Amino acid sequence: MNRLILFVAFTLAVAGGSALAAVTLDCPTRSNPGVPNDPPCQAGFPTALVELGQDSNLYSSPTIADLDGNGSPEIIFGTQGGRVVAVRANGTLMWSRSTGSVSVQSKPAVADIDGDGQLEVIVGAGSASMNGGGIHVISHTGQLQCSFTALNPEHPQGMYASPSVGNLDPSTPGVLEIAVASFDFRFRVLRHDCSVWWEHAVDEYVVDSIWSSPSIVDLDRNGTLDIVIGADSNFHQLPGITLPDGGMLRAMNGNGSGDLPGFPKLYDEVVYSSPAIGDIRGIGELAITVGSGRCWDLPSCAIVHPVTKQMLGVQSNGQNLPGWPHATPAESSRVASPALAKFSGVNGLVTIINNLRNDDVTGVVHAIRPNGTEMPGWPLEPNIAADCAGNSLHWGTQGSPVVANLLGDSDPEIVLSAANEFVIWNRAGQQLTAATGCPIPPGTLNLSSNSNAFYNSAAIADLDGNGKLEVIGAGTNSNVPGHTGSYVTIYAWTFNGSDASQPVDWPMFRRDAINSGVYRSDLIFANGFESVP
Ligand SMILES: [Ca+2]
Ligand SMILES: [Ca+2]
Ligand SMILES: [Ca+2]
Ligand SMILES: [Ca+2]
Repeated sequence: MNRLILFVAFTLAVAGGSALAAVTLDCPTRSNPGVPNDPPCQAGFPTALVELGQDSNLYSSPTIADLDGNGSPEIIFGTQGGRVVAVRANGTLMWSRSTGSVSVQSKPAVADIDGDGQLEVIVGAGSASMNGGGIHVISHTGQLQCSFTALNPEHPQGMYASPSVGNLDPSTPGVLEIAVASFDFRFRVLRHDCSVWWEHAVDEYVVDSIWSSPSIVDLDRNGTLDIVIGADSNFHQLPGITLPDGGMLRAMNGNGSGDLPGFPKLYDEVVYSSPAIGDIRGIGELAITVGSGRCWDLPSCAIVHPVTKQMLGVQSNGQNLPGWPHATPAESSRVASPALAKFSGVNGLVTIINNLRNDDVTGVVHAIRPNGTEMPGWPLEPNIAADCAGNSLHWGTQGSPVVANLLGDSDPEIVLSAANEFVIWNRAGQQLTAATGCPIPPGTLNLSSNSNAFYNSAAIADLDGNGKLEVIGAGTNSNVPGHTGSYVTIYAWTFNGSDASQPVDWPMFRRDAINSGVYRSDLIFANGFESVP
């Protein structure tokens, strides 16, 4: 069902190119004279890309990857105006490429998919409020290499889900395939030249739109890659299976030859959330955690029926993880997706996920142990300053958490957007960012745009290679001096206590540049970004 109303829907006129250069904004301050902002802004940030004309970024989470291989990472994301944008580590625009008029709301994947030794950017365009869109492959210099736009004409809406790439066809070892879910009632695997390798429709249980982004992983460890994804469902009597009004979690063979044993798992509610996969129990076995969406208790979305509000935890054989599902009454993740984190003293991985309460306004953040119980101090709600009288707001988000050790202590911190700030908690659930304002209390952190809200996920990387991690936000600013209107703006704050040589748990949405959604402890993952496999 794609009638989910996201928080804001507006269109912006897209101005033509110009000779303007990016404007470096003042670091948003704590409104506390004499107290510098903590953390400080990275040099060159915030950077308002006024040379793009008026545009914005709402839902496209940034990917961090070294596109040109010069040792310095770039920040890559999409815009509501249909662009893909690459920004250098010093805050200047590297390139932008229009994909058409349909918004880019997905996170780009970056990998060398055609085997020529140069990286490509693979991105989906699509919006619940617009027809059109598709998958576009863009070179590391910003040139369009190919597009797939042959959407199902009965439901001609494109891709909100972020594409994932991997070697799904073992017969073509030098090139990678693109796995992508779509609003057009199809799941596809495209070849690197944007041709369709295989496609699933009604006969293979794709009976509705899909919001969830695929993970590519050898889930059953038989030597071939599989695809794990959530999906929507509605009643269909098909040969050998009755699909419910609800949703499902699928684990499909990467070659398109059906689902793994134990899948699909069928539920009474949609699964918009994207799976997180790792050795969750610390026993050398891959497992899946994922949130639930929200549709089948909303008259605006469906003919309602009672739904089970829960977070899902599933083993590679399709059985529930012991202690799961984790009940979350009166809240649901919608499109928010878990991050996995390694905390000291916990065998296995902790699932971090944010839900929206049924009021569709306030948020709840969970840290769930491998056995399905909450970490001490959790769940909690985000707190941001509401006014000068000591009140707080508790806004939820459809962005997803990211996790890295920002303080240089023994455990990672959790970063999540709430309105126009990023909120940070430590492992114990103590909020490190200011919960109240006017002025912001000394000793608390403050990562604010002082302008538009963040609707996507932060990214964490060492942009300048000085050994200290930055928290990066790709958003919009409507207070650019000398410029009326709204502009794509990138924020970055540096954490001087961090150590970028340490492994990073989950530094961006879908965890890595190939959008795998997989926690790989066996890969070198320093500096906040990894070399693309
Ligand atoms: Ca670079
Ligand atoms: Ca290439
Ligand atoms: Ca497999
Ligand atoms: Ca740095």
